[in-house]
Amino acid sequence: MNDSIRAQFPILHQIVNGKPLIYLDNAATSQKPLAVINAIKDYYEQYNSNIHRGAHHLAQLATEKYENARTAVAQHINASEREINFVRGTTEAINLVATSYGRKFINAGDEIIVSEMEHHSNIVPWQMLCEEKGATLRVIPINDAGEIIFEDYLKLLSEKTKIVSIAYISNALGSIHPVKEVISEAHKVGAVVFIDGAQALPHKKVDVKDLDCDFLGFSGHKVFAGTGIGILYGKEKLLEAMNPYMGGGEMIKSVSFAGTTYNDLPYKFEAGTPHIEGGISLGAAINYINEIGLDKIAAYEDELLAYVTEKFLEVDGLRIVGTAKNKASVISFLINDIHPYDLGVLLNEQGIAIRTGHHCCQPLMDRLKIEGTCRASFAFYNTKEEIDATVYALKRAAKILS
Ligand code: C6P
Repeated sequence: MNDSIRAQFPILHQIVNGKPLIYLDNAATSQKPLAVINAIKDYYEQYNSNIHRGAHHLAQLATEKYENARTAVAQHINASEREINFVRGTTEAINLVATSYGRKFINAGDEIIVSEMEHHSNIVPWQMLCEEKGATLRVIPINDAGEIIFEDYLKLLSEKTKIVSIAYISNALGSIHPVKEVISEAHKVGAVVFIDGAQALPHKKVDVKDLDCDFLGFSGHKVFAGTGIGILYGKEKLLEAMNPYMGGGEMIKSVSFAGTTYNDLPYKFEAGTPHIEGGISLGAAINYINEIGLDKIAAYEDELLAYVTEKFLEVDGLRIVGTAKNKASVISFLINDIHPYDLGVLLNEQGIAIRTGHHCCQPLMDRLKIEGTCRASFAFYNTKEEIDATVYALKRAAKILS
């Protein structure tokens, strides 16, 4: 990747604590290219309006752009527009399915399976559903490398299993799970599968038909779009069978005190005025990454991951947490017994942004018997020079803190 790509991300070109910013917190949120920033700016400068309800020019334009974004997302993941629901993000996508699908189809004695390394967003909504329904949450264990133990997953599956929900890529360790196999095994016992795509969509091509997942959720802000917007994909027949998540405007066909009829997909799950500029920004982001090419992005990030893995191990006492064979460009690490937060503070003094802590994966940290890690996560605008500067800063910080 070259300077012309970095030039499209204005935020990267700034000085933090006297040093050029090195942004390695992409798993938390990605930076935005001009194409996305301008799409949001254009909306407010040129055609700010509510959608789907105005007969006037601005409303028509805003509706067209918003629906074009839905089409871009649908094409991107190989779904139909009816299966693309705009939500606030991955968290809302999971809560929507846990509530709308779960309330209708989960009963006492049923089982829901997640893995030991899920983000809290992919644990807590299922716990809440289990509590409400008298169902049981079962957990796929992981090995020390941070991979799910597939044989143990197979043992958990039974006719009681109704939902399996798993991340495609772990946010804390970067492990890429064998989701296609997870899905096909779950289908053999009649369970539906939710794929948490929060960390996958920024890095790889995701084809819902090829995966045959029943639901997929992801967040716009991790995929170079604005915050507060995300996608729930669901197979049409499942979405049709579910009740709406929220009631309000837009999700109805007709309302009377005798009763209400619900709107068609995808509007049935989109009550109220949506995050219009967010949706438009997501369309712009999807178009942007497709212009670069996800294959090219994935190949470059693999190169960065190999480089950072090799270089970080040059730091005395550095231990990589999460050594799965199949990994994305996320690297968690510890140095001797230095507290991750202290390392994060010293790196920040050098203009380097990493994330420290449990990464919203406390059960994973319990399993690994650690409090947390330092996490450096990469995007296609990061460079090997930034990795070199980070290694230098880590060596310096380790010396100060040892
Ligand atoms: N992970 C991280 O720094 P929301 O907040 O809804 O956009 O995404 C939640 C979420 C769900 N699943 C996975 C795998 C995730 O990585 C995240 C968000 C961020 O790792 C913030 S905690």
